[in-house]
Parts: sequence; structure tokens; C-alpha cells
Amino acid sequence: MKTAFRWYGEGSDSVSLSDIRQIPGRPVIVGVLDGKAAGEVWTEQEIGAYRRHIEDSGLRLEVIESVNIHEDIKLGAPARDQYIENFIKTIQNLGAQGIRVVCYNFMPAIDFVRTDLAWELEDGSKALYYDQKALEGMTPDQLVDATFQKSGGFTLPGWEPERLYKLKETMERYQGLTPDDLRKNYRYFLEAVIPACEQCDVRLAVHPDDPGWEIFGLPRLAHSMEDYQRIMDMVDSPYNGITLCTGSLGSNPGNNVPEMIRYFCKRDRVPFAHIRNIRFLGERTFAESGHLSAEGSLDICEILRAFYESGFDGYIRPDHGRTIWNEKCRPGYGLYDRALGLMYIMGIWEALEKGASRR
Ligand SMILES: [Mn+2]
Repeated sequence: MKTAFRWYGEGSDSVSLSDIRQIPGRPVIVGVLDGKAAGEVWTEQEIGAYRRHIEDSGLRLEVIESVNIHEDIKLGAPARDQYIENFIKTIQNLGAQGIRVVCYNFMPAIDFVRTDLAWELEDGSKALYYDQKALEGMTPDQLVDATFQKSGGFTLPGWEPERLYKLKETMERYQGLTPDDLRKNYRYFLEAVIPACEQCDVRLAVHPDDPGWEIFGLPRLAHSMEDYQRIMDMVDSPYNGITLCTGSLGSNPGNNVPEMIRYFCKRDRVPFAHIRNIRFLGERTFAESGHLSAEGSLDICEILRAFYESGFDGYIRPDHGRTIWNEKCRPGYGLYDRALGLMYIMGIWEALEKGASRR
């Protein structure tokens, strides 16, 4: 396991590189490429400057999340070939700068969804929260407004203003597109990009739908064992991989997360993992919780045991944390609770390793 920590960049993140450097084990940085619209090329110079800035702080950049996929690719629109070509160029430039894993998602129009970004847990901490009934009472525009109001002035991943400005129009373009149509477009994309990824040694890792079911009537392809099997079968290569996000997959009680980890790690399809706990509060209603197993509904120890026993040697980062100790931060991405989460992950891992060597 290689530990990692997501960082949004200078001026965008409330957490500094020197803060991250002081986390025990000095995690690898999971960088973010934003500030350009989906479909534009990131040049090697731009990526190189970003990498050097991180290295100057004594840290390493080896993972990027996300390189957004242009909607025309997902829709199978005529301009997709140009956007796929641009995507490949960005991947080649990332590979040349030492990036080994790129997390992305193939969700139509809208990324992860929460109905409250600052839901108060009983200990006074604030967490991201999802309530299906609340969502059903909202239009997509109302959801966007509610999300902006509670984001504390920070841009959220997948909720870039330029993208949401066109949300209604984008959603209309998806009308009539079936899951099979979307799957066909996904295969077309993977068949084009995976050979390039193999050549420049950059593993793609698709993030699950979050929450793990369809919303607003949009097709979504990545939230179950069967879904992932189908995606993996589209192009049979370790470079066509998964970002195994425990909180996203775990939001659907039908998913057995440790079983999925064992199955896909064994097939060398998991270069990257997000560790997060959630607490079920009702049918399709959950709050994110502290990482500790006892705080949520997922058994984080069993999850890490599944990785450990599969010989996992990819990158693991703590996913969303709560907002605690009056920190002013991007919802889900403060320093304190994610650092606590990472220490917990490392503690379990050390116990697994040392326990195994004693036997
Ligand atoms: Mn995640």
C-alpha cells in the first residue's frame, strides 16, 4: 500500500503542502487538474510546473484525479473523436511527468450528489449527507443552488461552475439515451484510450457512481459488481482499472465491498482506493462518518484486510472527512479528519503486516 492525500492546489485548498508533509508517512499527493474545461489538453509544461511545485515541498505527485471526460464522449456526439484525441494527449503528458494513475468517472451530466454538505452529527462535527426523499423534492437546479450555498466558497469536485451553468442543457441532451447506449459510448472511449495508456504506463481508474444508484433518471454504469465486470470486460487490460471507493460502493447495501476488493484486486484491476465510512440512516439515506468502523456502517478493518490479503500495492487515500475542530475547509476535504483517517488506515495496515509476520 502506498498512502496518498488529495490536494486541490495553491489558492484553492485550505490545506497546505507543508501541512500534508507533516502527516506521518509523508503521503503521495493526489493532484487535481482543474481550471480548464473538460476536453482541453493539459500540456507537459503545465503539468511539469505543477509537479515541480509539489516536489519543492518535499512531496511527490503520482496520481491525478480527475481528468474530466467531455460530455460529447459520453453522448457519442460527432466531436467525440477530437475530445478523445485530446484526452490521450493529456494522458501522454501526465505519463511523461511521472503520473502513474488517473482517476476519472463516466457519470452523465452530474457528478457525486449530496443533499446536505454540512449535516450535524451528534458530536457537533459536520458531514456530507444524502437523503433520497430530499433529492426527489428538488429539481437539478435547486440541488445546484443548495450545493453552492453550503460549499463555503470552495469549488467542489465535479461541481465546477462552468459545468453547472449548462446543467439543464446538458441533461436535456441525455434524454432518450439508454444505459446500453452509454455503455456503447464508454466502450468506444476505452478502446481508443487504453492502448495509449499501456504505452505510456498510466493506469486509468474509474470512480464509482456516488450514491450507488441512478438519479434524476440519468443512466449510470458503475455502482455494482456486475457493472464493474462489464466495464472491465470492455477492454481486458490492467490499465482499464477501478478507483475502489468504499463509501460510494458501500452506499448501496446490495454491494459486498470486501468481496469486490478481493475479486478485482486478484485480477489486477485496482490501482487506487478511497477509504471512507458512511452510516445508513434509512432507505437510501446516509451520513458520512469518521473512518473508525464503530462510527459507521462499513467495517473498515475488514475492507483493509481484503486489500492486504490480496497483496494490494496501489495507492490508498482517506476519502472525505468530517469538518471538525472549527476548521474552515472545503466540505469533505479538511486536514484534521482526513489525517485522523489516514493514521487509522496506517494503524490497521501495520497490525495486519506485523500480525502476519508473527504467525
Ligand atoms: Mn471516492
